[in-house]
Amino acid sequence: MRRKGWEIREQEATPEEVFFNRRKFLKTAGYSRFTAVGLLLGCGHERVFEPFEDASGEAPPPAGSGSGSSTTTPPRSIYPAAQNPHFASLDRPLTIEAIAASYNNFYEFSTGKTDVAELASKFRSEPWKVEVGGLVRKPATFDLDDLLRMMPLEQRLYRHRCVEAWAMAVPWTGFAMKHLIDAVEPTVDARYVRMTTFLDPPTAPGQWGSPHWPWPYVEGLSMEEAGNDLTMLVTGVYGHALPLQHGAPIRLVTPWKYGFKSIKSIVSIEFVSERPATFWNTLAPEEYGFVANVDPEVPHPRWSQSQERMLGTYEIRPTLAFNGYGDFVADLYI
Ligand SMILES: Nc1nc2c(c(=O)[nH]1)N[C@H]1C(S)=C(S)[C@@H](COP(=O)(O)O)O[C@H]1N2
Ligand SMILES: [Mo]
Repeated sequence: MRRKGWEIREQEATPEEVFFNRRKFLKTAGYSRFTAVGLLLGCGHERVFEPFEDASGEAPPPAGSGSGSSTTTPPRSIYPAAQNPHFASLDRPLTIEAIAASYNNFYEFSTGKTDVAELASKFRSEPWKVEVGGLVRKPATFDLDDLLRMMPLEQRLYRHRCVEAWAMAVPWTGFAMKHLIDAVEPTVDARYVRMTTFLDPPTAPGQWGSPHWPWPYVEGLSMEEAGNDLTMLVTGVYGHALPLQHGAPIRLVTPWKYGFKSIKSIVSIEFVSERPATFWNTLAPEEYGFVANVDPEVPHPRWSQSQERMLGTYEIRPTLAFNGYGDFVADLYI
């Protein structure tokens, strides 16, 4: 089989067993969770982010749900989901979970990054419904738990590239969006998918603090992009339910596009005929295009996009066209 551009030699990636057994290692090494996480973060945060729990171990509470509360707990047995073998390795090590969970873009809560986890912790993501409608034959409002039961959940390791030039590598759990599209049967008039985040200023300080911004956050894809194999609706990360700061309980992931396309905490998915107005594209169209494919050749008006910095390690890597996923998506743009 010809090796595709996004595939890499095994030895370049963190071996999966090493990653999955990290928790065992931490236990064996005699670190408490607090010590281990404290060492990684170099700070005394009380919030504890669980390393990946292996299948045999007892399941941890969802990270970010705060002590005791269970805001996003789905049926326990669904995590960790089966690893999709086509996305089982990457050209770079996975980002350490606690680092990915403490450096977030989620403007509903903060324009900072390191305070999102704390500010989001009061947000309730359970119960949760996703309304799917517009130009479809079978509109439906899905309870998140029903969606989790209906859809084929899988784990995929993906690169993530923020338009701000930081990057990470993350194991997401979710399902290919095409399965949901098939379930609701879009009509021939459907040309775009419009996705919307919750609107709740009382619990989202960013929404009441910046009332002039075009809330709620909206993102959109063409039907072809939404139905592409890569496009995922994600409900988990690092083998458990999404913590709030990553967009609990359900978010989009389009790994060949800049991160702002990957809208968090989705409440509605609407099939429409016209290209939807989206949050960042409305605020600053010259800086944030609608298509927003990762492209090292096209600089942002205020900085180069030719390189990226990995979260945690500060490693500088060359940015890849389509974030390394050209074999899947390049033909959408010819
Ligand atoms: N609703 C909503 N979704 C959002 C954002 C946001 O501010 N609000 N930020 C986006 C940006 S810019 C990025 S890079 C990713 C960050 O995802 P992460 O915090 O899980 O790493 O979420 C995206 N989705
Ligand atoms: Mo981003």
